[in-house]
Amino acid sequence: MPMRTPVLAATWLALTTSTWAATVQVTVQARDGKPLPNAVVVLEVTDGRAVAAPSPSPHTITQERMQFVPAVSVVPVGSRVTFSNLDRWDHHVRGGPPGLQGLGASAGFEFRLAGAVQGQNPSSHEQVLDKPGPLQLGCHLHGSMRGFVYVADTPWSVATSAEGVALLSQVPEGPMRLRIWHPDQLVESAPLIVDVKAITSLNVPTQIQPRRARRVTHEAPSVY
Ligand SMILES: [Cu+2]
Repeated sequence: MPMRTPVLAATWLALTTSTWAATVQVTVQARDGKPLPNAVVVLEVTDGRAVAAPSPSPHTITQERMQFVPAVSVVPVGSRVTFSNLDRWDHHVRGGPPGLQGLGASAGFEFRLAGAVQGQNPSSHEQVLDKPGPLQLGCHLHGSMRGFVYVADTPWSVATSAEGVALLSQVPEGPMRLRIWHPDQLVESAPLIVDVKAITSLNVPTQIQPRRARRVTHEAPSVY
């Protein structure tokens, strides 16, 4: 039936247009107007549209020079995260809800990793993170160690770069809710509604003022 062809082609075009994926560039600013690194930018659908859950993927967080690297990770929910100790001394890693670090291990997980020995693989531990939301990492042995993992339940969750920029790709066009999370936020800021177009670029000022970054130490700690 040759007469049907134009109709079918028009339908196909309409469908592909409505499911067009966009790239969204979000620049997050601190309270003082400077770019805000390590802010997690999250986009969620607002209208109940069916979207695929993010696929779990393996991630690694190392302990090196008394720091968690990266300091803020974003991982899809259900991901397996390998913690790997590159320092010559032990770390006793713990993870739990932010702000509850003093409440013991019952709120999260903990494990001890022996110090690295030259010529051997570093000691590692795998942890599956299956609960969405932010987690704070710390170390029982070194109170200055602080890290974060944001466990994301939408495919569009990215931490901002040193320039305060998050690039989210394959975002469906239409209204989306934009949320920002940062380790040093005092309260969670109100979400924004963003109308996503083929290319969307926006600046988001916040009230968040990051703590000053700790100087990287190259020396062994006084406590092992
Ligand atoms: Cu430690």
